[in-house]
Amino acid sequence: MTHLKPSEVASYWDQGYLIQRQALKIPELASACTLIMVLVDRYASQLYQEGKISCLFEGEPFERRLVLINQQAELKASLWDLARAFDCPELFHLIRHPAILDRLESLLGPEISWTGSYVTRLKLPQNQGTVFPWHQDSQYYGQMTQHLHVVSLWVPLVEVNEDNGCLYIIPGSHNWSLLKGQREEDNKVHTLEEVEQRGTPVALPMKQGDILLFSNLTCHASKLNTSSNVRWSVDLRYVASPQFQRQTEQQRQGYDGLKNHYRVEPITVRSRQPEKVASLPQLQAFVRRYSLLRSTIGKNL
Ligand SMILES: O=C(O)CCC(=O)C(=O)O
Repeated sequence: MTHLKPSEVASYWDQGYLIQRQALKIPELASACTLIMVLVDRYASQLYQEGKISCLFEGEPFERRLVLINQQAELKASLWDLARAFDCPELFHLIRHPAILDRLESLLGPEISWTGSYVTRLKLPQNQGTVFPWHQDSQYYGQMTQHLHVVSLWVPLVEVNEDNGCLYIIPGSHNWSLLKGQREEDNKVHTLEEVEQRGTPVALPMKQGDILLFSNLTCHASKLNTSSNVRWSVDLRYVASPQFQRQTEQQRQGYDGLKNHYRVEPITVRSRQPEKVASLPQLQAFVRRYSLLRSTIGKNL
């Protein structure tokens, strides 16, 4: 069992985030990396056939290949959706990994659902489009969700630091309530307040195997990747399953808001009642439904 220590739980609630060093073994990240390699491979083949790149850049390192492709062909927006249409059983091991769910249990209680959101982030070198301004995730989910506790799990697939675009967090900002944000042309929410004046940002360098947990009200951002490689990461979202526990009216409305945002009912990944936990086929069907409702992948890739 890898539940959090009381001091770690206290730190999460005090700071609004928690890093767990080496929570995962590096081979356990392999499926997430393999999925990326498969999709980048497919993308390269398509561009090559269209005559947009001069070679496939096969054999280039994981964090480098897309940079080289991107030097010859403009990155397609659909690559943002890279892993939304995944149907790779190994990835479900990551989503349901006991080292992750045990820790989440310490923050969310014993009944846990995954929202379906599995986002592969590719932060390209010198690419403003992959910069994320300060935001709270509830600014994306909608106002009602500010009363709900949603945990974001952020998992680096390469070592991340201030050069290649690690995450930045403002400790304690989860206590500021929901800040006003505006969705800009780039489709990202920009917080209207100068949050760096209000709190002190900290950079969160991490290694492969580390995981970061933070709340839907924690202000976070990621800056320009000034390195020459892609910063790859994945992030997922979890929430307490409402079916098995009492909720306040505000939490119920928050949960409905989250459901509206994701357009699917989050699926149970841990429960005191094992028969309630989604099986692999149920998870696969759920992901297919989620992907159909939300994704554009398949149209361009
Ligand atoms: O990975 C990034 O660069 C940004 C991630 C983020 O903002 C999020 O997961 O909410």
